[in-house]
Amino acid sequence: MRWLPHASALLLAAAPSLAAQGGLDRTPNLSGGWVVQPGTVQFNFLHRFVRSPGPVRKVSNFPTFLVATSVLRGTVVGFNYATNSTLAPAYPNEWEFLLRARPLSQAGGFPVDLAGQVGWNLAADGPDGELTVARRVGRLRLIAVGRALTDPAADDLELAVGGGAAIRVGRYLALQGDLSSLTDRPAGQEAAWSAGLVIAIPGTPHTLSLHATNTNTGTLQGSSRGSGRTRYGFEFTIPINLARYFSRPPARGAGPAAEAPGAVAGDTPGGPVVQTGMSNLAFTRPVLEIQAGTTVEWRNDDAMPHSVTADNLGFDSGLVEAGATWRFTFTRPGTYTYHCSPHPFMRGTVVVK
Ligand code: CU1
Repeated sequence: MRWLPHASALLLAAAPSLAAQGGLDRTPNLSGGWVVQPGTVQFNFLHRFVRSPGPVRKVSNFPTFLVATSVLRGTVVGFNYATNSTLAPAYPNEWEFLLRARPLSQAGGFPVDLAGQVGWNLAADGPDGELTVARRVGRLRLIAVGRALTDPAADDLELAVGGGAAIRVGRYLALQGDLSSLTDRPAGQEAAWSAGLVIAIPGTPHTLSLHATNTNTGTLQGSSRGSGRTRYGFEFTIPINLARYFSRPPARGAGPAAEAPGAVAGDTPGGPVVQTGMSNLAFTRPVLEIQAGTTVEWRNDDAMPHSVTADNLGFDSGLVEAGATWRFTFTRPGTYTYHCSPHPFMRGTVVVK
């Protein structure tokens, strides 16, 4: 029962917890191939509203809840649940179970992000899938998708294509839009579109999307089909970082790092510089191999402060604010393990040859 205090701490602290701000890099109807950090449970809360014509003017709302996690880095497993779905007649509670993997990423040195998703939609009573290709060019991220969907009204597959763009306007704001459509739309169905803005809430791992769209649910099926009505909605993303509560604190003064505490801070003029950083509550290059005399520069790409703190306290950046950088020159060979002091589950290693 040793986990009990952790579990209760988790319940108390769940809402303001941590992780990905990937909401800035996708659009309301395209996932952009986002993935969850291992040890994180992602809870996204999407609500869309539509008002009936006068004189009644009843406001109906169309929520979709997403719960997802990952076992392997670069993947997502989870489900969407929408309570007011119009996908299939007399089937308002739409469930979608999904598995997504992003085997190739620009951060990993490939020219594009490539992600694939497979799923099963209970309202359509069949499988669906999506291939996403995305590329960041400066402030712009362009996303293209191809989808295969079970026809909810028949026993065959429909195809859909779509594209979108997200433009970062500063660290905390992005403008987004997309357009997608079945290749062979049934009568009465429009191409799906959306337009909106996303705010990364400073100092937190949350994003808030405010958007207009003609789609209903946030499933692959729902986000491929446009209705004749404009819906206004928001999406709030809540990453709950389990690793924060279950990972062991870094050992201080133990292990190989203790053998090499004497690294000297400061720039070595003319020495090589290796750039890395923090984003989505992780060090982007968790293991770094460098030659002695190399300066490592960490840039904080998150909206919250992080630190680069040696486990044996041989170096410590202090808090590195959002957008700021910190450098350290490693002069002695050895293995240096480090973590982030506000988020001890963020771990990294520098191996100096
Ligand atoms: Cu951190």
